[in-house]
Amino acid sequence: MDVVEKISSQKAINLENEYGAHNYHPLPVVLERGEGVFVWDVEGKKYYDFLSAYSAVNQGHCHPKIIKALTEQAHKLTLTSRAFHNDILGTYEKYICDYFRFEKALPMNSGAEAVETAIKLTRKFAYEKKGIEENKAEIIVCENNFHGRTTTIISFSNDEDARKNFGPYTAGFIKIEYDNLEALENVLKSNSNIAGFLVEPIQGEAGVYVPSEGYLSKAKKICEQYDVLFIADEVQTGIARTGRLLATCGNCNCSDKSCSEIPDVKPDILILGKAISGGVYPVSAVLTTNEIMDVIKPGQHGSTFGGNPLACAVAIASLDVVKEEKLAENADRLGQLFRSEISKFIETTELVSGVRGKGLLNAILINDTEDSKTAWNLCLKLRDNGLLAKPTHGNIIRFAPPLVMTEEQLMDCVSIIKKTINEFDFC
Ligand code: IF1
Repeated sequence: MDVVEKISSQKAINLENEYGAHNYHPLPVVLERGEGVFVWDVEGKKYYDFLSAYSAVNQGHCHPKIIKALTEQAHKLTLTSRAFHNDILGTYEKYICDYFRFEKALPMNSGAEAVETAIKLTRKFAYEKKGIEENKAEIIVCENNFHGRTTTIISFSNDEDARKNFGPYTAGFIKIEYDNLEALENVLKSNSNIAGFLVEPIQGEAGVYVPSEGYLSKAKKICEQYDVLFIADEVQTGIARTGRLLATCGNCNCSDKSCSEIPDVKPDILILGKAISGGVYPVSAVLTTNEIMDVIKPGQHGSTFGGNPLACAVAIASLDVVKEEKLAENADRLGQLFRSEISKFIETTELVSGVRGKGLLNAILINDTEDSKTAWNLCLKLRDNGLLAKPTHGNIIRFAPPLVMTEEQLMDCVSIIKKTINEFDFC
């Protein structure tokens, strides 16, 4: 007998409503199967997935190589805890360090845990290596950031929904405007307790805000000048999503050690999550130098599941796929095509006022107020026409398909989007 009996969409939704916490407002569609760029609902209707589980499924749904690694490892060994060694953790740590050219890795599970890890590393490094007075360290973050949902992380959010009535908040964070180098330098000039600058290379949740050209590399230089750590949260932008392996990488799309391109911006601490498992399993990681990582000693940080054998096997396979299938190059090429097609189209419609993004992390801006229902209603129509996307911040729709998409499929999606918007115009 199947563990889960076949049920209708309505029944599945009703069960979630009755027995599940109401901490989400999902688009009404109930999915049961996925393959590559497609997902199917319980009634058998097929959709293009234009969210990729918030950029976790970059390698496409149920990628055979990743599922093979998962099932093979699942038959052998799944969890040892870190009380004992296992035969794959070290191999994985070497693999991920070589892949992203860092010296040490600390494996965790969710993105938020990896951000927490980076915050703890940054503070400890400040006290033990930089000589900041105990409990005085501060970390600079950006307005409209999204780094996860733990109590500490929401303490420096300025999204009222994410924050309100979850206090008291964790102290030690200073907010500055995103994409504003002067603001960064002003804080650094006047405050000698700054331990680090935590930043998203593109602000995803805020509505896919791409900073000005050179912002990240200049911010990194300023951080170097004031001897503070530059911490990149690439949970969403990493793993080829923006047309490069990392959004903080230079002009080159590869991660070859032999590659002659010099990375634009090499973070002191790099935070990864989501797509390092291809959406198959919760895997996150913090990468940094020996000097920084070595401030954490046994007993000072960890997690039961972090670095478990299943996660290691899945992550190696998922990162292999990114290189083997040249996903960064594909995201770069298809992203340009997508933006140019949509840009041409929006000249012809009142409903959309802009398109922006990088690689296959894009958003269209709906010409309506932030509290309007237009973007949500448009997503319902897109669903009816076979494409799943979700609004972010009211009047913005994020488009982030799996990176294994072909040009033909992308053009098919562009037609669905155009058709839906045109039909919507006449509603
Ligand atoms: C939800 C957004 C995406 C992230 C960055 C850390 C995390 C995230 C840059 C935490 C997570 C998620 C979480 C998800 C919605 C989602 C999201 F809309 F909020 F912005 F991706 F676009 N750093 N982002 O984007 O990672 O702990 O979730 O593994 O439902 O809250 P996590």
